[in-house]
Amino acid sequence: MTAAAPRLYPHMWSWDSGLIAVGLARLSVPRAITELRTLLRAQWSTGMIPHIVFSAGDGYFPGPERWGTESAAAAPAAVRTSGICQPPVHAIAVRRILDAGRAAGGEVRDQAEAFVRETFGSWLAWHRWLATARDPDRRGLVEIHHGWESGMDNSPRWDEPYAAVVPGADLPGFVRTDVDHVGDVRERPTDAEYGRYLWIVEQLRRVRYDDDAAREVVAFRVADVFMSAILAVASDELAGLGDELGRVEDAAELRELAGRFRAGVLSTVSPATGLARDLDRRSGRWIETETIAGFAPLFCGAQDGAVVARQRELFWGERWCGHPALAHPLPPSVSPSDPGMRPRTYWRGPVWPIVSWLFSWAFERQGDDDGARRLRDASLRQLAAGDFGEYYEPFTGEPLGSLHQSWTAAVTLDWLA
Ligand code: 9WN
Repeated sequence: MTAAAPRLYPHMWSWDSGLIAVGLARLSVPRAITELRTLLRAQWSTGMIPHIVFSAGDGYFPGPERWGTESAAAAPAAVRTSGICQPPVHAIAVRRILDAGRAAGGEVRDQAEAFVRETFGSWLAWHRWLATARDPDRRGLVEIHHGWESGMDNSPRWDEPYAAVVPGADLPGFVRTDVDHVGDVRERPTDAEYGRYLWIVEQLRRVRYDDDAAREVVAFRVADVFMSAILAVASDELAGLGDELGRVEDAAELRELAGRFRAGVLSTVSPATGLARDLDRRSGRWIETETIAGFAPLFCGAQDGAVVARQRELFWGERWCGHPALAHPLPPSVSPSDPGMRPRTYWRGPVWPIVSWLFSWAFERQGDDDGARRLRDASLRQLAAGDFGEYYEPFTGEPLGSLHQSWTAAVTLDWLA
């Protein structure tokens, strides 16, 4: 496995691993295959791919003892994992591995083709789990049970649902380690936020991470529009692989799934702002924040030309990439025009290179080569010092959070290829 970062994150993270495999495929197809096979060894029998696969390394909190997933019937026996998931970017990497293997030819091609043949069923099971356990009423929106599942942990998107999460008096005590590995604690979530994060872990642990029970007890239930958009495009990628393997019915099922989630994403768009919204399933309220997730329809190529055209204009306009004060014309996690934007704090304002990469990948896939090139060129300028920051201050270009972040390096490799 590749650790997500040398000190802050000494384990494997699910969506990091997918993007790391994209970068590794440019260097060594066998290494990219090993990365994803390692991740799949941690897959739960339900199909869920857990958000952390623990290494023997130490120093991250909450570690395996706090998660206590050995009590879960579906958890794997041989590997220790967390009990929640992250966005399903993996099929993007599987496609890249196959393409890179074929370009290399010979034994590497054979290895890549065998990898796709042997693991297709596992990726399919992962997508099916998301489409059932996390979208039981088939609205085309993935429900998450923790901000960590979105990968955008403390985004203002989650402030309202988190306000309703009140840690119980019996929440076991904790000592954070994440704040030891960044230049300034303000770059990380607050202690109050961590209390809520750990309370949800406690709620899930008490029902042994059972999917049905979790939906009943968990204090945070939100339909995540950006995760839904990722599931839509990743299902298209997987459907294409299914075609090549002659798995006609599976490919049709995946296309149906992609269509359902694309429509789900579209159903959230605010007519007032033109941005997509998350839905708080507990309160029934739309979440109106001006974050990068609002561009989910643009990212997944939603089937509504007017919505997408309006989003493209917004994306490159003054409230986003075209904001005159930005160091680089790249999308920050929150609009620079939003008064609540915090340029140094994690998912509340900084630019995340992996997010820029996801949009450049999507634009290229949609035939928007110019959009893809603009994001690539600006990102490479942002990354030129070689710090591989976890995130960047949008107005100064300073690297923040953990340096030498693996997925930042991986997307750089892909852009340079
Ligand atoms: C919790 C590893 C992960 C990323 C997430 C990012 C951060 C973890 C943390 O680091 O989250 O999962 O401890 O803050 O928010 O997107 O996968 O790089």
